Amino acid sequence: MSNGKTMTVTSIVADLYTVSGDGESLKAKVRGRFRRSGQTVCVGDRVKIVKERGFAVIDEVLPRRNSLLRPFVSNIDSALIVVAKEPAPDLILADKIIVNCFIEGIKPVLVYNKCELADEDEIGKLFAAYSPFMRCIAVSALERKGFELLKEEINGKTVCLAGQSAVGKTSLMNAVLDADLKTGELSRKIKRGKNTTRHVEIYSVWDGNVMDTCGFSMLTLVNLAPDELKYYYEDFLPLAPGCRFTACDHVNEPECAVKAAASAGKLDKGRYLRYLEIYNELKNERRKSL
Ligand SMILES: Nc1nc2c(ncn2[C@@H]2O[C@H](COP(=O)(O)OP(=O)(O)OP(=O)(O)O)[C@@H](O)[C@H]2O)c(=O)[nH]1
Ligand SMILES: [Mg+2]
Ligand SMILES: [Zn+2]
Repeated sequence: MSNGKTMTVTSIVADLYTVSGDGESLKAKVRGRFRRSGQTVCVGDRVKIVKERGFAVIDEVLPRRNSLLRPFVSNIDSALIVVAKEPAPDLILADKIIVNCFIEGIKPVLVYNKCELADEDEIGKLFAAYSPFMRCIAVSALERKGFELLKEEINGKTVCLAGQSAVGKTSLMNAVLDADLKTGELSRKIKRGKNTTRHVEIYSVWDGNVMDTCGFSMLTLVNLAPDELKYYYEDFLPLAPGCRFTACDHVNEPECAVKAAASAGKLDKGRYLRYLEIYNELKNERRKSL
């Protein structure tokens, strides 16, 4: 291997990094100075590898095309936001991931897994809220349903799975790869996942790459001003020109076209109410930091 070769980080387990490129895959460590300078490395990163005393060392992280902090991945085309019949979808979490995707220029896709447990009406209502501005697909890892649609979202792309614990991200990987990666159950009492997947890894799936990631339930939108939130609501954007004020945040302003559309049922009410909640959360954070 020549020194200074560019490779992609395909898995990180504790402080051991797997890097791949040109059909070669090796284990690497990062420079100690990375830790001291706060330079992070995530799955998806393009990195320069040098060999030192027989060991591969990540010497440099090339500029990222885009990145997410949760899940912590970079250089992706889309994020498949996985929700399921159980655990019950946390749509505030989904809306925040969608905001982060639009900020970073990543295509969000809503994937409803365990669809064999839900009735069509339930899935239909959810998709009615999101399909006006993003692709929504229903799948079942258990019954191998919806895989043709999944394939369309994966082929030719690098995508990450994102979402709560136990929605079935790893089960989907197992089903499409015929693999046996570790999956976990829902805790019976609180109906929550047990954070089974502990590291991020890229798998080659069909003609694309999929990153399986760790589930999470908390997400803070960092570096976003409350009055910027509205720019990342693609379902609000076509309505905004109808607001009385051009700088309308769609909260308390009079003659707000977004609020009116939510009341009239032309815009999904849940999306609007969650927007208000996230907006207020951003306001409170700003107040705390002043
Ligand atoms: N009924 C049904 N159960 C499923 C389906 N997909 C996954 N499950 C179950 O859901 C549970 C959680 O699955 P995992 O694949 O571990 O979930 P995960 O999203 O990877 O969870 P973390 O790794 O903790 O983030 C397991 O008990 C699976 O058997 C499905 O399509 N239908
Ligand atoms: Mg998992
Ligand atoms: Zn408005």
